[in-house]
Amino acid sequence: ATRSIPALRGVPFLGNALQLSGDVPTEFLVEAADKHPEGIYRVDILGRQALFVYDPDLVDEVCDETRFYKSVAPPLSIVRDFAGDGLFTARGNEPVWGQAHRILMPAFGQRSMKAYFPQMLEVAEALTTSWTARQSEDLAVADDMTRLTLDTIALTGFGYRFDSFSSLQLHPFLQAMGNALTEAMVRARQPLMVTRMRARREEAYRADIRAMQELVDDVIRQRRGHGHDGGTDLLGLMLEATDPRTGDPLPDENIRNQVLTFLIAGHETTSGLLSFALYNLLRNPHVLAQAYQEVDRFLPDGSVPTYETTMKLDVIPRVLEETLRIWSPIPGIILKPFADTTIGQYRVLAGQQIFVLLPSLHRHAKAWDRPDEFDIDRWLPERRGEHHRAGYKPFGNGERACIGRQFALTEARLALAMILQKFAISDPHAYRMQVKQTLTLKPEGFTIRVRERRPHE
Ligand code: MNH
Repeated sequence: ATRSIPALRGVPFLGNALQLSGDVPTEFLVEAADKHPEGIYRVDILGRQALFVYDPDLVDEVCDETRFYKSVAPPLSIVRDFAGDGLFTARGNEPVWGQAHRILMPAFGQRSMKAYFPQMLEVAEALTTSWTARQSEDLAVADDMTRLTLDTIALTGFGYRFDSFSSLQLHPFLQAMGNALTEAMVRARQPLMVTRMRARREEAYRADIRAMQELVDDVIRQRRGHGHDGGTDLLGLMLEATDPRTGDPLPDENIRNQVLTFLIAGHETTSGLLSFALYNLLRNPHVLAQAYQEVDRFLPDGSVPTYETTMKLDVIPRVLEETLRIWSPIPGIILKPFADTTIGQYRVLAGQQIFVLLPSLHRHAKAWDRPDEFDIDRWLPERRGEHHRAGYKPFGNGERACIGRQFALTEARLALAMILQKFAISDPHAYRMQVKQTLTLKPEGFTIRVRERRPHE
């Protein structure tokens, strides 16, 4: 027997659109999840239906790639206005997804991380140098983490320098990107008719997209101007390598879309992760103490981190994993069934949109013991098997999962280790979490102070 899927109470015609029109729709969705122990509910946005799923057993079914595929639905279908057929927003049935995936996979293996390490280190040093000079100031955490992660992906991936730490203003690329992502979120929740009527916004949106594309063209031009297309970084591979299966190179238009995709996907989430990680460390002094102990052991007396020491860290990686559980920078992934099917006792129809609500999944009592507790010991090797196998999806699922996972984790380990090696961090304003949502989540208005550590402190 099948059961009917609980529906969120809304209003006629608009459905739940008004409830979802706030600045942080994820907060509304998570509160609704708390009131629906079934682990699934249905939402109506202007006649369009979406299912939200967070019970780990149901999520386990939805992650079955023989029955479900990644859907490029709003807001992702709107992000296609600028990311086009880049990896993140490509549809599964576009052959260029497979081509690009096969060409780029080698650039994201552990070997490549070792090759990128010197550039990752260079950018992390720019951050600590900047903080050393600003020891009595309130440091805007998300802004500086954004400087770090944007500079890192651009330098390692494309040999391009933003030099963000030498400027007080964030790079104009970030302003354009923030606007465009926010607009994509707004458009995802408004009728096409309204989008079409807002000519001014359309103009601003197109201008932001042009600004981003101009930067991308500059990145590609600089490389080609050097007289050789090659190199083993992302751009070198895209310009030179051919698909091992078809022998085809990537079309120019696709390369442009990939560069923009990597500039966005390659920094926005890692910046959120690092910001939330610093927040968690300050909220959990015993964990912070463990992390200090670890860096003092592996990085004594101002020694410079190597790739090998970074890989030996244990506390810091667990801080990152637990942070991705409690504060996942991506609120969800969207899937659709190929054909009518059931999940648990619920009937879902071919093409029906299913949103896996990560914050609620990651704190689900069926998947986690004391789910609201920040406990890095759940990631000890002997305890990793304890949680539900579908209870943790911060990097998405299956073949459409994050290609940059190792990249993000290597970069984040290194940055946290260097921050803790050099500075005593504090939170004199006793920050209270306020989440800001563009496409991803970040702590808004979070500032910290740092002071250079003295020996044995
Ligand atoms: Mn990333 C896909 C999370 C860092 C490049 N990433 C995804 C997905 C999630 C995700 C979730 C799946 C989205 C979906 O199903 O629609 N990514 C993260 C998180 C971090 C992250 C939480 C950091 C922490 N991602 C990075 C970095 C890069 C990157 C760093 C690049 C250097 N991510 C991608 C790309 C995809 C992706 C590209 C799309 C992969 C594909 O579909 O082929």
